[in-house]
Amino acid sequence: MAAAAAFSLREVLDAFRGCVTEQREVLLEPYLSGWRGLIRFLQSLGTVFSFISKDAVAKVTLLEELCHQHRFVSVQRMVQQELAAGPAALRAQPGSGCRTLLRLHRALRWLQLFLQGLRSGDSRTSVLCTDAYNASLAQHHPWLIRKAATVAFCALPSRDAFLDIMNVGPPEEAVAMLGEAIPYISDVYSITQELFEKNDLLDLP
Ligand code: 1PX
Repeated sequence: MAAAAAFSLREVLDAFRGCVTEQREVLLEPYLSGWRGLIRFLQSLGTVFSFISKDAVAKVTLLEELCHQHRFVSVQRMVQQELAAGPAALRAQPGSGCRTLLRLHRALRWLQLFLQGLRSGDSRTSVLCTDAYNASLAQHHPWLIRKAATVAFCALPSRDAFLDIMNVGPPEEAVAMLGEAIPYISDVYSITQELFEKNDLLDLP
């Protein structure tokens, strides 16, 4: 059997690049495959992050199942189909695709900010990660999760080690790839944000 190809963050970013159609729809298959890649990356950073990766795996798995079951192709379709029974029914559904995707969507904002920080050249990854977290996900998390997340961030590798595990070549290439990739992630984020805002779904419980 051939050895598994080395993991590269480039594949993840390619997945996000492939998410947006000409009609500005966000395709769920590449979106979730991008998340699968990010989770693999997170898992390679050590067990201190497993409480985060377990939650992300559960959310991606649930969305994959819903996509399969209901043939959701894009985020737009999923919102439309789940809203068909009315906003109250959707709000009362704890396992909906919309509320689950909203959690990943908020985490995508964290990713966007963190990658921007990494690209900026600041070497303090745990500070970059904490700042990105405080400006995004933290406001949606209770105290205990915020505390656990902030402690875990202290175990992050240095910027150089980080760029190295991204496995996209020398640090300059890794930084160039981030510059190329961030706009795609930002695009996916802003289309989803606008869609959820328009449908009043940004605070789904
Ligand atoms: C080159 C950089 C690549 C880095 C890849 C890292 C991928 C990180 C993936 C993080 C996914 C986090 C999803 C969190 C979803 C969430 O907000 N869940 C909470 C709410 O869910 P509920 O169903 O109850 O409404 C849930 O309570 C979360 C629990 C786990 C803790 C979440 C902490 C999130 C920290 C995000 C930053 C990850 C830091 C990774 C360091 C590289």
